[in-house]
Amino acid sequence: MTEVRAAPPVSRTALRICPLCEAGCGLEVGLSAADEVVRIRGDRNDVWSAGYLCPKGPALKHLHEDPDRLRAPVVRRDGRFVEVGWDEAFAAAGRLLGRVVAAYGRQALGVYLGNPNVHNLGGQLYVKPFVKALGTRNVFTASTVDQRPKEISSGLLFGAPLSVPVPDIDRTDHLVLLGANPVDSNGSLATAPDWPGRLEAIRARGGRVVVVDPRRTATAEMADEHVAIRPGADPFLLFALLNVLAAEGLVDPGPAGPYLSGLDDVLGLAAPFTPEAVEPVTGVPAGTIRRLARALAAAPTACVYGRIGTTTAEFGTITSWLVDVVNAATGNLDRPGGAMFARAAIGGANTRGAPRFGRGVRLGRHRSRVRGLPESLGELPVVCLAEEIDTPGEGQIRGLVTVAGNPVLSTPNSDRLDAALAGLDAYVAVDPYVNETTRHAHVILPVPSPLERGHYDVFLSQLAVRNVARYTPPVLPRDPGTPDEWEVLARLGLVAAGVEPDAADPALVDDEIVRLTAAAAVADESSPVRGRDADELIAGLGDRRGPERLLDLMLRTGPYGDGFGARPDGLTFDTLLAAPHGVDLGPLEPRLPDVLRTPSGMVELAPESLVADVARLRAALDDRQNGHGMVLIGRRQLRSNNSWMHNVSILVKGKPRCTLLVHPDDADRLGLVDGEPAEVTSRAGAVTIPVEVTKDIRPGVVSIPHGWGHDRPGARLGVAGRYAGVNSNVLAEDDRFDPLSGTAVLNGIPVTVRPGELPAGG
Ligand SMILES: Nc1nc2c(c(=O)[nH]1)N[C@H]1C(S)=C(S)[C@@H](COP(=O)(O)OP(=O)(O)OC[C@H]3O[C@@H](n4cnc5c(=O)[nH]c(N)nc54)[C@H](O)[C@@H]3O)O[C@H]1N2
Ligand SMILES: Nc1nc2c(c(=O)[nH]1)N[C@H]1C(S)=C(S)[C@@H](COP(=O)(O)OP(=O)(O)OC[C@H]3O[C@@H](n4cnc5c(=O)[nH]c(N)nc54)[C@H](O)[C@@H]3O)O[C@H]1N2
Ligand code: SF4
Ligand SMILES: [Mo]
Repeated sequence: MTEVRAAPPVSRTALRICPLCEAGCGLEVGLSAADEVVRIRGDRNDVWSAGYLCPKGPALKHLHEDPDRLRAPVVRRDGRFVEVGWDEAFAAAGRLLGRVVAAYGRQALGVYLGNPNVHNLGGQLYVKPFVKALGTRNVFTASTVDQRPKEISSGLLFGAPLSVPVPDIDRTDHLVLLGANPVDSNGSLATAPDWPGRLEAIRARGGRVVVVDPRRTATAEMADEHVAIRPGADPFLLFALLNVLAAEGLVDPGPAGPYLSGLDDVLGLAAPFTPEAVEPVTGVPAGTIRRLARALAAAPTACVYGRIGTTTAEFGTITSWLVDVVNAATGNLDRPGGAMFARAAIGGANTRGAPRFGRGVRLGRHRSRVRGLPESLGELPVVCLAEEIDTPGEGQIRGLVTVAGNPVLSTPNSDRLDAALAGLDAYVAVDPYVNETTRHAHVILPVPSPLERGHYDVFLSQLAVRNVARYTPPVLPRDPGTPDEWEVLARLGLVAAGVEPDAADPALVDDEIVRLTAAAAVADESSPVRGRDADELIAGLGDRRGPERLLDLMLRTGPYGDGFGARPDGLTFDTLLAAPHGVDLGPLEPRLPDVLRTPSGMVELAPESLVADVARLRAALDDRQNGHGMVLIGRRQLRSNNSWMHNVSILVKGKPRCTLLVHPDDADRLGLVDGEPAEVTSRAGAVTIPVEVTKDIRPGVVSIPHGWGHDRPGARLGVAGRYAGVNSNVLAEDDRFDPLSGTAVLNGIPVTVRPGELPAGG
């Protein structure tokens, strides 16, 4: 029995930016005299989130207190995890990885970086140097099951992968969302807290919200119009919108016009994609498409925004591209109320170097060993991870490091990856949990709870709908002798590079990063410290070390920085400490052409590789006219966060959430009954899952949320194990991906569905 006791009184409060999703809400943590977390609520004074939070924010208390969360490193001995001290753990990690390198070379190492790397300071500032220290090209991340198509299209169009135009939701008159459900996901590649309130505000000021989604989501529920498109059909719809805009003389690029190149070329490519031609493929009536196009052109300001339903799809990169082309063609690129560029206080590639002109992005510089798939932005597609581990031969991955990832639940053909991980000679995980993936590790190095770490959203501020700078210091002290995540990464990088564990001092790495950052700043023509002496700047940073010193350096040399005296009113780390609720840097402002880093100095709207891929889309237009079987899509749930919050009982309890959404017509036809099991089969595998019959999904489409399937033996997730659900990525196929980006198709997987039987005892 759990003992019920009254919560102790709050004796102090502390602030913490929530690291769980892109909204980055400011939280206020109430602590007792004994430093127990009493409650967590939204910080009403936060300049960014003004008190907003979702049910996951308060769950930071439960994550912090979770008895399953690792507090000390573990190593595997005779098939069991045994707690060891930090020195011993690093020695073991160094020995294991060192053996692989000695026998097979550095290319026998692989690394997988998961989503939380962009949500904590250690990952954001120290993971790149860590990967460099491993010295391998076998770099995999969650990006190729996520936003990589958008990074590639943005890189090609604007010159930098994170120059992603975000919807100016606070000023737009007309927002069209494709494949996004921000009311449940809290938004992505458009960092903003309180999407429900912001969508409501668009309508309250007389604007219009349109949701294009095969499912009637909570976001669609709030919208003026819901267009239930067929999965994977967004590029056809977008081309048809361009087709109508061109045919009806509605193209007007507005203020961005002088900086656009290739618009006419893309409009030419749209010619075959008439509303009538795409109607059978999209399932959207031609009349609706015409109406949508005219409404976009007529609105005083408008913005099309696409998210995971459009990127984890067969034509993810084309779709990501066309979203921006439609915005450009309607005069909405880079104007208030349209799609705009953030101007982050630190870390922005589009505020460094010469304005307007740059090298752009280079893709396909090397290829994966087994299938020969091209790299992008220094990474290989994660659809090749399993085969690179389980296919013998020179260059086979025999040693792996995962940092903040759970690819067994989050990447395609999971069963194969699961089996492959079991055969590794060395596997070191940096992760606070023994989960479906890390259960295969030989060494697990945990990281402190979010409440024990400082925070700044370096990555997400590149994608914010308003410019702010915020830092929150650790709420609680770490246990003495427990390293922060940056120290874990720094020390692991050193031992992996062959340094003796005793000599592997994280300060060496920290000093080196600061030295390189300062050297880059003084050489950068956009920096307020251009031409200064790097050593003098470093000396000016004082006694701080670790992320705080690095943040100070980046802030001071960034676009709002004090430039070490050059702009006395500018930002420093001390400014942020003095403004605990954040510093508001104002609404987004037009940034063309200076935001560009393209070779031509123009927005390159018709890049060669994208134009070339249109042939594949045209072929698909003909292929798909008839014969539609059932297809599987995913969904996100407010009380869930990818795979790793299911161990928090207040979030998972209640009726089962991992269900198969089926339209009543399909249920009747297929003999499926609400609450009864169905067997869902793809080319990759099969799962048995309870049916949830609902009119909210388009006929012919079924939906399973990802991140579930906590029934694998050996994981240490007491709560999650009781609410296991099924792993939807058992169904995702590792040979179905967008060729330009290597991004897996997670939405639009052909499946068969029939009544199923739950396994005995299940
Ligand atoms: N079918 C399907 N699959 C999908 C998706 C989908 O829509 N459908 N979505 C995809 C997307 S968008 C994403 S981003 C991926 C996510 O894929 P992953 O990043 O592989 O998975 P997560 O579930 O985010 O796992 C995060 C891991 O990080 C650990 N962790 C949490 N915080 C920290 C920290 O601060 N430091 C460290 N070192 N570890 C930490 C957790 O314990 C957990 O093991 O899933 C993808 N997979
Ligand atoms: N609560 C919660 N919040 C999260 C996460 C989470 O797991 N839980 N994960 C975080 C992460 S890592 C990410 S990347 C973001 C993602 O944020 P979102 O992209 O907003 O995430 P989803 O809710 O999966 O929304 C995708 C929508 O696309 C629809 N869809 C599927 N296929 C298609 C298609 O072919 N065309 C169109 N037009 N729509 C399609 C789905 O029905 C779904 O409603 O969310 C983040 N926030
Ligand atoms: S929306 Fe929820 S999970 Fe996301 S940052 Fe805010 S409180 Fe955290
Ligand atoms: Mo994601």
